Amino acid sequence: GPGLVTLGETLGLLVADDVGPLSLARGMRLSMGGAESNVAIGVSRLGVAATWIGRLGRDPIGDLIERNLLAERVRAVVRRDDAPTAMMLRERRTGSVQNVTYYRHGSAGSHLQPADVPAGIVEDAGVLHLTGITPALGEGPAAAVREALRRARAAGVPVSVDLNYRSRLWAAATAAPVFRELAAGAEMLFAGDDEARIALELDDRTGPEKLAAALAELGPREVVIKRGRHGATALIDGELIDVPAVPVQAVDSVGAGDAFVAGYLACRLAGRDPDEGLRTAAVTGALAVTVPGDWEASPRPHELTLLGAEDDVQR
Ligand code: KDG
Repeated sequence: GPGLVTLGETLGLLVADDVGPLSLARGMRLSMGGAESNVAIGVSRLGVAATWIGRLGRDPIGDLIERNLLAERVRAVVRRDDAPTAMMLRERRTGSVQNVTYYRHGSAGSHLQPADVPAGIVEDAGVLHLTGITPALGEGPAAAVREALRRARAAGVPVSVDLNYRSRLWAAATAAPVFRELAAGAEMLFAGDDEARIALELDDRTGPEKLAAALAELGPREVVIKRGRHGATALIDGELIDVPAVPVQAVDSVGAGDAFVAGYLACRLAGRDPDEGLRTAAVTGALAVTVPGDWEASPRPHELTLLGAEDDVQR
C-alpha cells in the first residue's frame, strides 16, 4: 500500500568502541546512518511500507547500505554513482557527548538530482518525508527536495518535514530561509527548539509553545517541537498537546529524533490520530537512545510496551 517515501543521503558510520579522543580509539564499529533512512527503517519496523531514494557509490559501503535497507524491508530506489559513498565518524568524547566528523563532500549522495525521483513514486505515497539536511548537500539535492515537494503538493500527498539543522553543513543564516520554505510546504513539521529558533530567527528565550505557534503560522497543521529528555510540545490543528518523555537510561542519543518521527508517521500512515502518534513517538524515541547506533533499536509493534514492562526477563 502507499506508505512513506523519503529521499536523502545515507552514510557509512564508524563509531569508536571506547569513550575518549578518537585519535586514541583502538576499534570502531561499522554501520550506517542517515536521518531519512533512519526514519524509513523505523516506519518499516512498525509494519508500514517505506521507500528510500538516494545515490550510493559503487563501493562496499554502498553495498552495506543496500543490504541493510533490504533486510529492513525498506524499498531502496538507488542509483549507483562514480563518487564514493559518504562516511561519518563518531567520537565518544564522554559517556554521553559525541562528536561527528563527516567525509561527504563530493559524495555519491550529494549528486542526487530531481530526475532520480521516478515518476509516480511521490504521487503514490501516503506521506513524503523530507529533511533540512538534504538541501544543505548541494544544488542537485536542494533541487530534488524542492521538486519532490512540488510534486507531492500537486498530487495532494501530505508532506512531512524534519528541519534537522546540521551546523557542520551550513550556517544558520543560510539554512533559515530554506527551513521556512520547507515548513511552508509541509503538513507535518518536526523541529527541535534550537532548529525552530533558527528557522524563525528568534532568540533563545522563546519557549516551545510560542515556537510551535510561529511555525504553524507558516502553514503546517501539525507542528511538533521535539525536546529530547523534556518530551515534546505539539500544536495540532490549533490544539496544544504536551507529551512527556519516557524515562530511559541514555546510551546514544543520536537517532532518537528520527525514531520519534518514525513512530509518529507510522501511526498517522496507519490512520491513527495525532494523540496516539505522539504517544508512540515518545516510546520509539526513548527506545532509540537505549542502544548504540541510530536505527538498530527501532521497535516492532509488540515491542512498544517494552519500556513499561514489569519483569526484566520476558518469557
Ligand atoms: O539524525 C541522525 C543523523 O544525523 C545521522 O544519522 C547522520 O543523516 C545524518 C546527517 O547528515 O547528519
